[in-house]
Amino acid sequence: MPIFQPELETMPRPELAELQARRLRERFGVDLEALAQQPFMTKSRLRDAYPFGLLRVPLSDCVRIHASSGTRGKATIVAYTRNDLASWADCCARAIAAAGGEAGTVVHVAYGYGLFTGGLGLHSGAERLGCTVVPASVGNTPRQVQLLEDLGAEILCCTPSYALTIADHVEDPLLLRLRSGIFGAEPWTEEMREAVERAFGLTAVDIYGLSEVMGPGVSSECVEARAGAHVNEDHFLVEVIDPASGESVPDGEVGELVFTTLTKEALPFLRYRTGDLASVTREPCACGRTFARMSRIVGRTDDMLIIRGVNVFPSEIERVLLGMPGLEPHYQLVVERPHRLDELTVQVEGDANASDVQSQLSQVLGLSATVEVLGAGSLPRSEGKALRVIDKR
Ligand code: DLL
Repeated sequence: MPIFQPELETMPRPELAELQARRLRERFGVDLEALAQQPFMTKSRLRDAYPFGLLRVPLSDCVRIHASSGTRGKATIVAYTRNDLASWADCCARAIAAAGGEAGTVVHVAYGYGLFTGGLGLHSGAERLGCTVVPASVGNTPRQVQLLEDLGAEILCCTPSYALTIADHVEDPLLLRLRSGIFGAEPWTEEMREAVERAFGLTAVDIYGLSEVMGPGVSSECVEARAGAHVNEDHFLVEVIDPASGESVPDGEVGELVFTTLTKEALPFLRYRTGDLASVTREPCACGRTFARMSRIVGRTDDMLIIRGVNVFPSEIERVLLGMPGLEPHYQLVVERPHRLDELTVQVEGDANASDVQSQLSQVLGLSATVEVLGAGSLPRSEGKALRVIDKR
């Protein structure tokens, strides 16, 4: 499978470390060896500087504004210079190439266009690679299917939950030419990957990113190995820390991802704490890329549920549900606190015995929950980031 920028993406690791050290010194005046002693940058500092307080260039040098989705409080504003947009397009072009795209491939982008980085990010990457982009954005799902059929897209880009919403409207999968999907922007599991792949008959890869660091394409999976998302380490230096102590954790161990931007001009960050939990490996990959790979995001530092003393991430519940025959990949977790203790109701679509699901959750996760198995189409469908947890506490 062709690699978009092989001179960078397959760079021997010692050379890569030199490149990173040089860029870190130039941007921040910090030696690579001294990085771990530097203070962290946080989302709340970015919020306090709303909207433009942390810009390192005059606003007139910025050619684009985006914002984080703002599901947890006020949106944070980010800005890009022309060079920032070019690096971002490179990263997304790498992602599309890693998913098997090349010049001439029809790419259907059904991430939202607008302040959200998903749509325009993948769009620019597809153009950069020379693909033919269908800028469908989100919504009007029947029309999405029509466009997929009529224009023959081979690659679909959207959130995994929106992919399932689109799949609901596909009447004849044989009319589609999709071979890969580039899915991200929300947590999803291997079980969800299998569900999406089955629904469309495509190969699904993970793409990760966040507006504060850039947008989609901070890291992305290769279709050959599908064994973790390659971090674009020439642009982003990745660390994994213990969220409680701030100390770094060894490769392979889960902790909070921290990124330092090595090339960004408008909004460079030293040691930005993402709140996302994952592990990192620097082992070689079958695809030939030398960049470190991240595991899936297993949760966020702020989305762990504590149900009667049992700590659980929504993704763990997803794995149990989708591992059971008869259940569909549509679910919602309702947390309430009627009398001082947290109570969890798991609502899931499908055809299974609620008590079987209940005992599976209890056996695998030690979790006591009320389970409601609902008919097809009962739960709200997502167009962007799915709302999995309804917290009524
Ligand atoms: O969601 C950027 C993006 C767009 C990524 C399209 C991938 C595809 P934000 O709206 O700022 O940016 O949200 C960032 O979303 O901190 C994670 O918690 C979550 N997230 C993003 N990608 C993944 C993923 C975009 N592949 C926040 N798996 C991040 C799990 C993800 N969570």
